[in-house]
Amino acid sequence: MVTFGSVNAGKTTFIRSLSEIPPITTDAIATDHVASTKRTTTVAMDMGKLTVDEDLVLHIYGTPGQERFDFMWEMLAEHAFGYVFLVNASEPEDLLETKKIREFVLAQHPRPHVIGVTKTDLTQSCDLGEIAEGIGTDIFNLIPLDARDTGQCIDVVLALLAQVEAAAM
Ligand SMILES: Nc1nc2c(ncn2[C@@H]2O[C@H](COP(=O)(O)OP(=O)(O)O)[C@@H](O)[C@H]2O)c(=O)[nH]1
Ligand SMILES: [Mg+2]
Repeated sequence: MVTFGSVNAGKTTFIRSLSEIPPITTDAIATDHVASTKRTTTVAMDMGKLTVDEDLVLHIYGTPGQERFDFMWEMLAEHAFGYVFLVNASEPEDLLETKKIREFVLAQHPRPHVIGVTKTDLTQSCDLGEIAEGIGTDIFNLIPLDARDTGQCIDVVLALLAQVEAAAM
């Protein structure tokens, strides 16, 4: 399972919340325009592990948000059974970027996926209608979550597993 989305959408946090082993992260001090939003950013990938049941152990990967790392998106997408796209509700400027990331990944390796919406708790956040329109999907495809909350992250994984099951039928 691979998590995609723009910088600061909550991808690394999502994996940290889900993983039962200390996640392996590749955050480095941000040196480009990202430095104005956060101190460190993912440069290669995040890795975690989640045991759903005795027959299903998920390896969860997070990608860097910047487009110049799109070769990592491609590599991780290729072997994934499904994707979680995360979109930051508090950054309207990120909607177009999220739309492009999703289109890029699905064009290369179409897979079952879900779209999680983070940061809806922040006062300046867009509503779900604006987000659906901005990234070019239907509102019922969006799952609001706080990436810091393990229970809410698990609900997103379960929604993805339901999509995977539906696609297999
Ligand atoms: N308020 C709020 N903060 C969040 C939420 N999800 C993630 N964050 C915070 O957003 C920041 C950036 O998250 P990070 O996982 O580094 O984003 P990434 O660039 O996508 O890997 C962290 O400080 C998280 O704690 C949320 O739903 N609400
Ligand atoms: Mg990250």
